Amino acid sequence: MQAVRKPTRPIQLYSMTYSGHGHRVQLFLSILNLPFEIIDIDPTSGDLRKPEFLARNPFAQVPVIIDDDVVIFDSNAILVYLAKKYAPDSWLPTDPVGSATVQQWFSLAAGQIAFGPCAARRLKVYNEELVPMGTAVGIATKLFRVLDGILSTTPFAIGDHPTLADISAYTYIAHAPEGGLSLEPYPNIRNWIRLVELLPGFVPMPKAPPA
Ligand SMILES: N[C@@H](CCC(=O)N[C@@H](CS)C(=O)NCC(=O)O)C(=O)O
Repeated sequence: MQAVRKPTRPIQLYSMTYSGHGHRVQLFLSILNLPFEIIDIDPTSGDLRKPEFLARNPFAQVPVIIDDDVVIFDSNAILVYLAKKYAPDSWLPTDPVGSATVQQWFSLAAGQIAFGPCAARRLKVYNEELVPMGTAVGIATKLFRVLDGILSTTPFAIGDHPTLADISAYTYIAHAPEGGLSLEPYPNIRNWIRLVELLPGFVPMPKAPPA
């Protein structure tokens, strides 16, 4: 997928190797074939709390991008910025229903996906509790049931072409088994994962090391 324009110098992406939020930005940069470099932050280094980083994201989290003099934090906000600036229009539909549907999936990414499969993986692999495991499993199970139903009617989140909805949702759902959540009961979700992984420029996030 060719970008409609290119940055004058590589976009800097501050991320962490096993961050699904960071990976969704890396995935979109790679699909657009944009020049970028990853600044990989060691979560134990304390770098996120240093004044230079807090000036870029006062919430002390990755991902952050720097594109010339523009600094953006928050994965979904970064996806919107990249789509508006560099991507063909199809990635971020402008019609009322398409825009609303992307927003629904962004809400899932920051809501049920973050507190379901993302939280389960974080607890199982890193012993970091966003919510108790039972809560994460309950949220993920309901999410997967609903998404499997939606994806039985449409190959991607919106029709037969990928949008930011797919990019935003992909990583933590594809890596749900690392949090102990099986995707076996959800054939439509598994098919959707396969379609995302077939996109030209797809890059995987490495599997988290065993706990
Ligand atoms: N809403 C944020 C969430 C980002 C987030 O949770 N980042 C995690 C890594 S996956 C992080 O930086 N954690 C470091 C910390 O909280 O200390 C986004 O979408 O970018």
